[in-house]
Amino acid sequence: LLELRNQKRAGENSVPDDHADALRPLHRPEPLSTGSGNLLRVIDRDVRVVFRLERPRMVLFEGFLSNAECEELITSSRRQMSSSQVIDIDTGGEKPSDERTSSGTALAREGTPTIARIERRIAALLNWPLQNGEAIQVLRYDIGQEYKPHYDFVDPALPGSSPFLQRGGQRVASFLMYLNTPNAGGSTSFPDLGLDVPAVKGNALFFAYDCAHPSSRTLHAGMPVSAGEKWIATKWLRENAHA
Ligand code: PD2
Ligand code: ZN
Repeated sequence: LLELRNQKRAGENSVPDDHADALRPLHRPEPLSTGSGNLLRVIDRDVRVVFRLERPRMVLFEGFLSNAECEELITSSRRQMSSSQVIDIDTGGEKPSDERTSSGTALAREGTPTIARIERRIAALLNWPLQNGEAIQVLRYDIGQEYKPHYDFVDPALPGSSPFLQRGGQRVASFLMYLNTPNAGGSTSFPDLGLDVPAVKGNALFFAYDCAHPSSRTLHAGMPVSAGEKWIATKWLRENAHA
């Protein structure tokens, strides 16, 4: 076992040159500390820490959104949903993909008082500038729909990554807010960690990437919904201002 581990270490250290950029350490958000308890006052809400993980840095928060906020985000998104796309790494644009079968919409940053309040709460909780956040993406998954395992950062070695990276730099963390509790299925799963986070209305999952490389251990998937529907809102955090 030790030998195997050493081999893996050696392999990781001798990465080809075009991975050097991917291994660059990312400056990333660190959520507020709770001190000795598990409760955090975040501007206007009491948020409870359910669990914390060191590597990758991950924290699950309970009660980050109120029921009314979850319902308002769903109502205001429902009318403007279209088939979800993924980043097209050849062009830097977007394209449909079997990997991601949900439908979704982007909510303009500070587009409504509710969105602005939620964005200020995220910025306070993560101590990360509001301007460094992308527009919130709302996703709906119907029965059988899923988001297959993927990373949320882009590989800087791929040709299409530069338009993405020029606007705000690399993604450094994901903040997933669960807007409802699916009747069955729909958890967020981390295959490298053996971790499965159930979707629970109002909860929010934070995870950060220490570099834009699989060694960040942030491979994750939205598991298929097996009963009812699943709604989430995702805020991705960038290194710099995302204009
Ligand atoms: O819906 C999810 O649980 C999920 C899983 C993985 C969402 C995302 N990734 C994402 O929005 O990046
Ligand atoms: Zn993702």
